[in-house]
Amino acid sequence: MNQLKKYFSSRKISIIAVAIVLLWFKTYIAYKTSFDIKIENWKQEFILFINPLSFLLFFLGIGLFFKEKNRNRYIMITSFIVSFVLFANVVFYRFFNDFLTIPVLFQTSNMSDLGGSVHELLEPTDILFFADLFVLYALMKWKPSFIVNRDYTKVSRRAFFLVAIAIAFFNLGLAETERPQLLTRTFDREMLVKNIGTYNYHIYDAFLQSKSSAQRALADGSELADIENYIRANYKKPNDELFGIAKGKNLIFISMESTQNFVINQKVNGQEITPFLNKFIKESYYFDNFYHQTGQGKTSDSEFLVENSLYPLSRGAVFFTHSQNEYKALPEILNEHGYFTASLHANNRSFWNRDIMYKSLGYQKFYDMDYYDVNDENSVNWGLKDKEFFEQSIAHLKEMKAMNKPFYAKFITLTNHFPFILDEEDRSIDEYNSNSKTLNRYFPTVRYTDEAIEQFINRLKEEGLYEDSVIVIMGDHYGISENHNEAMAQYLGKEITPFESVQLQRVPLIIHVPGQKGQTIHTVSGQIDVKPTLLHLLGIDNKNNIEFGADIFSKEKMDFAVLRDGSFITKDYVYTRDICYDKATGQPTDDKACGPFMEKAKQELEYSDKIIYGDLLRFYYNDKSNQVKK
Ligand code: GP9
Ligand code: MN
Repeated sequence: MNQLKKYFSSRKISIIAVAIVLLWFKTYIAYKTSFDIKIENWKQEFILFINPLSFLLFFLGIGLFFKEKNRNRYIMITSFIVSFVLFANVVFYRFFNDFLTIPVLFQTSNMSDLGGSVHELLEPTDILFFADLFVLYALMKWKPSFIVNRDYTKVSRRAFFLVAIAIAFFNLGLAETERPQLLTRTFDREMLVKNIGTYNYHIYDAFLQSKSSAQRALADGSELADIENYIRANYKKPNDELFGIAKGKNLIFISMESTQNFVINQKVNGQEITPFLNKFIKESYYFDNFYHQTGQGKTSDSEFLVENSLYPLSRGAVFFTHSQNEYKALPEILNEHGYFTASLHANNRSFWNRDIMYKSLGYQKFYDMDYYDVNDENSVNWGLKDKEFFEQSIAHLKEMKAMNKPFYAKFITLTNHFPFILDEEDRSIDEYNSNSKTLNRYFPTVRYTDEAIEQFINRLKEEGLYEDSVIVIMGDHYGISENHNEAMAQYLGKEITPFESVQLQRVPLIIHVPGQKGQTIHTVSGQIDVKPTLLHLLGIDNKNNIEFGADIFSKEKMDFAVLRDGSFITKDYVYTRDICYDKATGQPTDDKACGPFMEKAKQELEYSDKIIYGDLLRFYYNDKSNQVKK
C-alpha cells in the first residue's frame, strides 16, 4: 500500500497534459450539452469523443518547445483561444443551429442578426466554458506536487508528435469508414464536426476558404471574353410559339429525390411503379432523354444546375466551396420580375450549406425543418415523410398566395433517399427480389413519393393554385449506383455496360403548363437546360445571360448533354470512358463518330469551372449593360 502511494506521489503530470485533457473533456461535454449532434451508434459516439484530441495535441504540444514561463503563458493563451472558439460556436449555434464558417463571420447581415440579441443568448452558466482556465491558472500559481514543468528533450518531443499524428490518422480513418469521402464531398457541417471535430473542422474550413480566395484573387475578368464568345455563338433562339405562354404564372418546382427515369411507365412484380406520374406526363411536357449532370454535390449540384445553368464542380460541392460567388440565378432573376421566391425542404438549414448558398442565389425565404412539425411518428429514414412535407407546405403556399404576386417555390423531397427505408403502413407495392436490398427497397419508396406528389397536386387544385402555376417535376440524380449493376441487369433484363450506365443517368423532367396539351419530347438535354427553358416559358429573355444550357423547346436546340465525369450524349452516340457507343446498337463504334463533340464537351466543362473558380460573373453582372432586362 505504502509503495503504491509512493508510486503515485512520484508520478507527475505535465501542465500541458492537464490543459489538453481539460479542453478535450470540455469539448466533449459541450458537444453533448450545447449542440444537437445526432449519434446513431457507439462508433459514432466514440469518434465524437476522440475527435477533439488530435488538434489539441498539435496545438498545445507546441508548448513543449518553450521554457517554463513562456510555456505557461502559451498554454494559457492557447487554452483561451480554443475555449473562445468553442464558446463562439456554442453561442452561434443557439441562434443559427449551425457551426461557424469563415464566410459567415464576414456576412454582416448574419452577424447583425446575432449582434442585437447576443446578450439574450448568453447564460450565467456560460462562465463554465472558461472554468478550465481558472483551474490551469491555479495549478500554475500554486504548483502542486503532482504537476511538473520541465524542459523536454528532442526525443520526447518527437515521440509526442508521432503519437499526435497517429491519433489524427486513426480518427480520420475511423471517420472515413463511417462517412466515405467525408472531406471531398463536404456535405454537412454537422457531419464534419461529428467526424473530425470542431477544431479540425475550422482548419479545414480555413483551407477551403484560402484556396478559393487565391483562385479568385488571381482572376481579372479577361478570361470572360472567350467564354462569352462561346456562349453567344451557341445561343439558341427561343421557340416563338411557346415564349411567354406562362407569363406571370407561379412556378412550382418539385425536386424528386433519387428518382431515375427507368421507373417511369414501368412495373415491378406486375405493379405500376409510378401510376400518378405516368398519368401526369400525359397532360404535360415530358422529356424522356433528359440527364442529370451532378457530381459529388448530389442534390445540391442538381439545384445549382437548375438555378444557374452552370455545371457543378468535378470534386466537392460547389454549394460549399463557392457559396460566396456572384451568381445570376433563377430566384434572383425572378425576384427582379416581381416574384416571391422560396425553397421548401424539411432538413437542417445547413445541410449542403443551403442557408448560405440560397442567399447568393437570391432566395427570399428558406422554409427549412424549423418550419415543419417533425416528430418520430411523421418521420422515416432521413426525416419528414414526403406526404407530411407536402401537406404541411400547403400553409406556406397559402402565405405566398396571400402576397398577391407570383411566386417561385421549390420543393425538395426526401423519403426516396438511400437506404430507401419505409414504414410498412406506407408501402403500397412490394419490394423487388434481387441480390441488392437497395434496389429491392427502391421501388416502394419511389411509389411513396409518387403518391405524395399526387396528393400534393390534388391539394393545389383544392387551393386554387393549380391553374395559375407551371409545375415542374424533376429527378435530382441517380438513386441506384453502379454497385447494384447485377440486380439492375436482372430487373432490366439486359447487361449493364458502360453505355447502359450512362443511359441510366436519365431522370424524369416533367413540365406542366396550364392549358397546354401533353407531349413527349425526345431531345437529348440535361439539367443545365432547365433555367433557359423555364425563363422562356415565363416570357423572360436570357440572351445576355452567361449560361451553358439552351431552351429545350427551341427548334435549334442541339441533342447534347455532358455529364460531370466528361461522358456525353448526342442524338446518335454516347461517349463514356474513352469509348464511343452507337445508341442504335449499344455497341462501341468508331471514335470518329463522337469526335466532333469531344471538344465541345471538354470546353463547356472547362469554361464553367473557370467561371466558378475565378468568380468571373462578378465582372459581368456588375457591369450594368449586362443586367438582365426587366
Ligand atoms: C438533403 C437532401 C439529400 O437535404 O437534399 O441530399 P443528397 O444526399 O441526395 O445530396
Ligand atoms: Mn438527392
